[in-house]
Amino acid sequence: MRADKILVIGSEGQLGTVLSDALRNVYGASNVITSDINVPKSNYAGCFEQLNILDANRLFEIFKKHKITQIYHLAALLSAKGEQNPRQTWNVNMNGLFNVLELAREQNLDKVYFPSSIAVFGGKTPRKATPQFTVLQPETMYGITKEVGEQLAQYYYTRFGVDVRSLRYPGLISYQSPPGGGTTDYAVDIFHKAIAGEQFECFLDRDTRLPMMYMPDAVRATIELMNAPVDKLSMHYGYNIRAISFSPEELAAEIKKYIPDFHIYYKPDFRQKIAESWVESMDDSFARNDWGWKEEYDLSAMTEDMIKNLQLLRSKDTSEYDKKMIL
Ligand code: AKB
Repeated sequence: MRADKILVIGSEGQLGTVLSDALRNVYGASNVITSDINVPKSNYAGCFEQLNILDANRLFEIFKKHKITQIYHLAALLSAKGEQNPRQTWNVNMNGLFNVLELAREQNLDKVYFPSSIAVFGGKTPRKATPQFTVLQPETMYGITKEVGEQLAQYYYTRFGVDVRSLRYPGLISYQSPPGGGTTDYAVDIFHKAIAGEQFECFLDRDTRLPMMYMPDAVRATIELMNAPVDKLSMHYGYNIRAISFSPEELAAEIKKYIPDFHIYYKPDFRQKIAESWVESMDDSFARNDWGWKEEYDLSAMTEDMIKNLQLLRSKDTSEYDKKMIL
């Protein structure tokens, strides 16, 4: 058995920031190489390589230099940003994944992680307890790239034996890093406004219920899936995975328990249509049965933890907080 040497691509994003820290805790800092098109914002001691994922030669160079055995490929344009530039979204999301899968095939990597999303679903998908195998027909370019990405992942496994693993993430909520260009971003932005004592203009309607997950659950799910024995896995494309579902109105009511003066108002924009094409909740029995998935955070536990941590961060250093968190 060779030692695990992990490359995280897209380490400066919302998930990448927190997942890279968790991976360093599990595998040791010297065994986790982070990479991103953007250089790290904060003072950062670990090993970082700048990488545009469309540059396959540079990817190969990093692979060789660090003797990489596993890749977590997180770099992608999300749903809302993706609609503003569908061509670039196709290019980055598809060709980036293709470069990673080709490297994995040619260099015999042990494992690849590819994040899928609830964006693979579309208006014809059953909205509640959405089954694993169902009509997809996504309605955004981001969703299309995730659906095709899932097919590619499964293809590289069955055709070439590349062990690709994937989760269909719901909206992810975290205090450590801001999201960047998704339809579920409101569920993070709302906390920043609430703790700053400001009112929040919500770009989704009050009763738009979507699946969501708190970051510690998302990170644990990812690492658990990657460490599950391969013979337990029913599939090598996106597992449905469930934690919480709520609407903006329900989230605001929860926040008001801690910040009673908090005020939300609704001004839906183009992201409303995207949200309406997604689902409310998923049936994730494959994830539960295959590798024992179980969420820890419900709406109230997540809200309490978010507010506690954001207040702590803000009280430590307001200018550093603003630099990192305000989009
Ligand atoms: C988005 O809103 O685009 C993402 C996602 C659900 O994949 N957070």
